[in-house]
Amino acid sequence: MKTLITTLCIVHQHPRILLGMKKRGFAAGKWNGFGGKVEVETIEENAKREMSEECGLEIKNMDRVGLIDFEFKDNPEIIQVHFFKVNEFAGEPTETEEMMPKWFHVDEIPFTQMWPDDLYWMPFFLKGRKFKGKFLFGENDAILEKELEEVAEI
Ligand code: N91
Repeated sequence: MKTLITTLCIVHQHPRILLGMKKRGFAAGKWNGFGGKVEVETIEENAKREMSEECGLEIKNMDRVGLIDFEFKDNPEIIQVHFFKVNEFAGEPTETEEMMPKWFHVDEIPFTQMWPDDLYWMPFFLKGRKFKGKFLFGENDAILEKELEEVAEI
């Protein structure tokens, strides 16, 4: 079974978080964190590069906060997502060909336009807790199976 390693970065400056509307490709039309496929760099290098390429921010400080394996029914590939909470950055969020960044108040996160698993792990993320899990998706990104727990270390 092939595992695709990916990163996902969300800036959290309480009471707001930065998400990006994905404009093309996989997950287009959803509000996402910033990140991508890890190929040659380290996971941390990838997180920093993708954040810069997708919305123009330079990450100054981030914490590794989550690790989730996503599987899609009838697809043997696992998408392993490494989650980062970005605490400090330089620059201004800027729209790119890939993403349209937007700040959301934590009480107004647009979950209906996001992946359905976000509802489950976002409370851990917002409380600064670490989490690990596994989700299986079926038709129309419906969650068929879910495992999620708070952990001391990733
Ligand atoms: O980017 C965000 C906020 N969430 C996100 C959830 C996902 N569930 C499955 N995949 C592949 C996801 C990617 C991003």
